[in-house]
Amino acid sequence: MHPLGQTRTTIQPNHAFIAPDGHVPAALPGWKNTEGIYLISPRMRNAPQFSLYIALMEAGSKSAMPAKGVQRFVYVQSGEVALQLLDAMSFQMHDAEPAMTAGQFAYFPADTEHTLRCETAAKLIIFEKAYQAGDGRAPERVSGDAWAGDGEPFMGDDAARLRVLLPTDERYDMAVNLFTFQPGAALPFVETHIMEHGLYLLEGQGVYRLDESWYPIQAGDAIWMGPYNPQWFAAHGKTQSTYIYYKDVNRDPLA
Ligand code: UGY
Ligand code: MN
Repeated sequence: MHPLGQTRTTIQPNHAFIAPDGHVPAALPGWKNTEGIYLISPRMRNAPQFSLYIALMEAGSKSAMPAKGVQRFVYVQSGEVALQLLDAMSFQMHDAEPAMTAGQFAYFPADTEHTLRCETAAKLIIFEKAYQAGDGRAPERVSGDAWAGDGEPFMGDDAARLRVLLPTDERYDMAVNLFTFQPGAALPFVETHIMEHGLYLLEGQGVYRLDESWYPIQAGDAIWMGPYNPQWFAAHGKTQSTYIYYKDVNRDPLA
């Protein structure tokens, strides 16, 4: 309840901070028994070039395809989903693959026919972006455990570790990473870069600097950072903080 009409959410010209108190779920078009919350989309001011949304799948639910030409990255935050893929030769659905459980992810290049089904309940974090061709080579489907391994120390800092979930070569025009900070760890400097970010804090808490503002952030909060948005993070509290985030990569801005 917010009797005085307060929220931590704020939408600024080149960044947005979105707290769960303002979420308004709505049916996801084409999906069955699923509600979605679009945290970031091109409908925001300054038109982000991607979407970040939560899909809340209920018993007997089923996904729909992304728009034509749009690639999709799915992270399972809780629950379990079964994945089915269309065989490109026979146009028959393959048998369901082993279920995707919490912490697993799957990346689908644009126009990869797939269906996610859920028998109980699942919460998915999804990034989508219209694919921009690079050197002509197409990206491949990727899946796995997002938390596998220990990650790499970020710029030499053992207390800030990065797990890079997608291949980094030029077939891919987007990156999705898991970034884990021990309490007290921070980004080593205020980054300012051409790439956009969409970020969802999975665990922990801290302070995020965006442009000239510092925001307390806790699990469940999301951020959009536009191009050249000065950004910095420091983790606080007694437990580690991890965010999953998107970044556009490998493309010439004038192409
Ligand atoms: O990949 C990045 O640019 C990352 N270091 N940015 C961030 O965590 N805000
Ligand atoms: Mn950054």
